[in-house]
Amino acid sequence: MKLRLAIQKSGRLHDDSIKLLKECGIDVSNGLNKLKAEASNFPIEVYFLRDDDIPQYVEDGVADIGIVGENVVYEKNKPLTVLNKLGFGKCRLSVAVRKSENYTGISFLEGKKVATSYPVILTKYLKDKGVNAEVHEISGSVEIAPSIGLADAICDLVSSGSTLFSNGLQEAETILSSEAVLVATNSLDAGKKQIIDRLLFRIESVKKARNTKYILLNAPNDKLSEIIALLPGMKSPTVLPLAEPGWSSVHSVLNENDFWEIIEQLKAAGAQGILVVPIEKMVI
Ligand code: PRT
Ligand code: ZN
Repeated sequence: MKLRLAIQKSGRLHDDSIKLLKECGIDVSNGLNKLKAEASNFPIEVYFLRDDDIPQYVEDGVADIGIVGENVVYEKNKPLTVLNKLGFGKCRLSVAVRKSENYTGISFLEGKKVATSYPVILTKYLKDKGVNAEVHEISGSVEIAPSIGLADAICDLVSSGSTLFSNGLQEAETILSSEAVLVATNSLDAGKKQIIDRLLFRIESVKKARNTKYILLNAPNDKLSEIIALLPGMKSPTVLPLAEPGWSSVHSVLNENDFWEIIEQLKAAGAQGILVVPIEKMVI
């Protein structure tokens, strides 16, 4: 039995999807000119599709699972289960208005026309906020709608903000924060669930490793307890004697987010020769 996974054929999520599979030890060649590919070393078959079609294919059971942006999942609004957030393809769905506009709040949109490729999410948002605005669906180049007089505002994906900026727009409200997720159909048999569990276990290990660094440092023995107290570690740090008497080598793992702060504290506490090494996988 093989699990069927749908990923984007080409576009912003394609490379990171392939990379994630590779980091999970699953080798599939990329999808250029292909509809599907089989992994040689894991019971999985990968389908290369347009991202917008992935929720439907997964709902219909043509694929069992898929990798797609949360923005597409919520817009398509199919009965799917989100199994895991994957940490790439990050962006936000935002309302933007002309830079010249004095935007004071969502009531600005009352009676106005908003152009978007996300009518489902936007309509729900406006309803929740009690705002009556006209949602005008367009499929591409949403950002030019205000300048050609098609709409008073837009609702579109933003990452760096440079598209809004170069079209004379300002971000006014964030409706949704999005990243790529793994979705599954709600009707999976036990065999497929088992393969998904194996895949999820690998994904978790890869994600944990991404946010974590391995750290090695030298410390004078009389400072050891102070230094160890700064290091969280998986269980507790490893301490090994150095050839030079009175010194030890301390090994531990650090979370990316606290990284610089802890390094500063370690130096202040007397740590020397601090080495920081990436971790490839982390199995807990
Ligand atoms: O061909 P297919 O239908 O599969 O691809 P697509 O063209 O519909 O999608 P694609 O490849 O552009 O995006 C796939 C997914 O990537 C989206 O559904 C999001 O989940 C995610 N993603 C992350 C983004 C962005 N960042 C992003 N910046 N999708 C689109 N954009 C666009 C945005 O629409 C706007 O035009 O980039 C522009 C804004 O970027 P900044 O950096 O200028 O703010
Ligand atoms: Zn698309």
